[in-house]
Amino acid sequence: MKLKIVSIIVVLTTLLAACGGPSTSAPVASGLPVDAAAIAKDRGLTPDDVAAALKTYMPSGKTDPYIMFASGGQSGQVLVIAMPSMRILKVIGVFTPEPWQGYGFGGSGNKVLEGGKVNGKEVLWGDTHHPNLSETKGDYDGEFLFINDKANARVAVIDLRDFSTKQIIKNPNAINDHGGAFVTPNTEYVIEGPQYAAPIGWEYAPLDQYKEKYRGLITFWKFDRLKGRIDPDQSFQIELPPYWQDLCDAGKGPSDGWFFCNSFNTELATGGIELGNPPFEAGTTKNDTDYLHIFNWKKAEEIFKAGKGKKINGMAVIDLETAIKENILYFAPEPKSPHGSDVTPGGEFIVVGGKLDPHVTIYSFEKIQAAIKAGNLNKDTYGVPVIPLDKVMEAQVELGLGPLHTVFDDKGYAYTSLFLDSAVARWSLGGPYEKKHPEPGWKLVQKLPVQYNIGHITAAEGDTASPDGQFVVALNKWSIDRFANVGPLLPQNFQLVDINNTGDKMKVLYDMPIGMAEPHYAQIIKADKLKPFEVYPKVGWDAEKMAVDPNAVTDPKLAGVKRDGKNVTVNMVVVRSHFTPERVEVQKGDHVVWRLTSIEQQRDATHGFALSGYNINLSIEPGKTEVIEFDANQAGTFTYYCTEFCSALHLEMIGYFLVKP
Ligand code: K7E
Ligand code: CUA
Repeated sequence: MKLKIVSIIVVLTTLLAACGGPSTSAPVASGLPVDAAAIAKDRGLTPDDVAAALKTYMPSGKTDPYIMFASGGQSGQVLVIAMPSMRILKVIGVFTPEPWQGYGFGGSGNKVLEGGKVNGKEVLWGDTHHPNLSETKGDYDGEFLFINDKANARVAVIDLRDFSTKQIIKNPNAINDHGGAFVTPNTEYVIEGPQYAAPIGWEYAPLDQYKEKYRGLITFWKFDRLKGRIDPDQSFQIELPPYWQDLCDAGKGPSDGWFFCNSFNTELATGGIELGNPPFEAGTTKNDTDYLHIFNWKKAEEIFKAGKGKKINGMAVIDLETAIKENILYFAPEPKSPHGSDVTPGGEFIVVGGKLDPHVTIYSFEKIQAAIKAGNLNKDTYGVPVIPLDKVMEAQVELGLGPLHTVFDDKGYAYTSLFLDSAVARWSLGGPYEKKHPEPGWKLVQKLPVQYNIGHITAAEGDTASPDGQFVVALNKWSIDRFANVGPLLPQNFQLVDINNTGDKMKVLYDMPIGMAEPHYAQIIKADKLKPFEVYPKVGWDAEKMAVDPNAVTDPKLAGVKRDGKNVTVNMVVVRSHFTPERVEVQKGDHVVWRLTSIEQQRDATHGFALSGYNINLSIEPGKTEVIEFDANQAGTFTYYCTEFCSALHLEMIGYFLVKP
């Protein structure tokens, strides 16, 4: 396959060269010429363009080798994108109702969304930042995906058997988060790191009591893999100083059991530009260093299990004093407005960027351990031991302006996003990685311009114990001149970068507009690690419980309407191209439980169910059962119909819902 592509490129480039390069002639009015070389010439494509097109082209009927899960930013959703063709396969409804999936319009998705209530109030959107795939031994296992909602401090669990959200959990003690959702190497915990400090439980406290009352709080959500749910009773939190903890990553290999978060605002700035105070942007950047937070989570787990956490709002919290006394928490200085905290594939080093520092700083886990053992550490204002930077720093590499996030490949290279430079920096890792690449140790190798203002960066399995290399995606915040003008709100731009060659040969292959929100992070998994259902395994499947609904009616002969006083039960069977029953009549004020089961078994034979006027809309995939419950409080004549064009007589797939006054 590879050889074939190479030979096609050779043929095309030879043809192009023979044509004397890009043509300036006008496009052929009657359509493009059919000959490949002539097309390239006509469109003015360079040999590099042609190679890029071939590398990303996926012929009809062929599927891509990689799948990217991207945060959907302030849409609250998750995007599923095939790579390298960059085709969007799916938008998964997570924090925001998603009508296409019937998510949040009466069916089981409503129960999931209810888990995300904040003090009893429905919050039907989220600001998703960091999707994280479940891991086994530090590698993606393709079973689950987690994502945080920065705006409301919530974490969601997505089951990759059916790519749907199963749980949203509200952090009872935090109102915003950021450094989540990051998993430990065997998905023991899903970690939700904090961001902007607030009193625990976000109770009111004036800002002049910031130092005493405001706190950071990191949450270790226990994940129960068998149940596919976070178990809050087995979860715990650690109280932190009110610095703004930011991006986090779990240790692995030698550093398994440890967890690392960068932070900023060790200045304890509280803003108030309107009062003559320095604005946050100045107040939080005064200090030359902030603190890398170093957690011994295995020790914290022991302390929690020994019952040494205090219950606050139902959640066990290890207070700061205990965390210090039990050697759970250490700091190490990080230069100028750090961002990002990324552990190398072998778990030996932690890479931290600096929004206002041209370097990445590399910390050695071994040196951290040695410094902790040696003891004699100074303490910060809150009594947390601080390891001096020169004791733990392995290297610093000057990359350029605004280094943020770092991912890795299989050749011993690291890739760091440079926000201010609008570039991807490829640099070589030293230590045990040195023999994998031609460069001598820690060194900048190439800066590839990207368009524009890159935030996160992601690589194929690039944050696991065994990265794949091949591709990097630059998640650019600005797209400016890359796409046709669609008005003042522009799409973001995902740029696919080829990293197959060593040295300074990285190339941008493809621009993909994301016109629905600003994604932050994304992860890329080998497609064959995912084993989703083709249809639900049994007819009558309850997708929320991932088991058969014992009340599902699967025989059309048993379908119908039953009444018990004011309670009406509708048992409906759904199959091409009719609902049974097709007439449902109730009295105004009746309480209706309506159970719908698709007895379809054929792949892709999905039906919809839209009930006019009652804000009900379901997606009923083959085998699925959905239950809706409502009071028939509007009298009148209503229709229900199928919203998926399921068959030639799809338009006939309707029924009448009559509510007698
Ligand atoms: Cu850098 Cu939320 Cu990970 Cu955005 S964060 S880019
Ligand atoms: Cu079922 Cu259309």
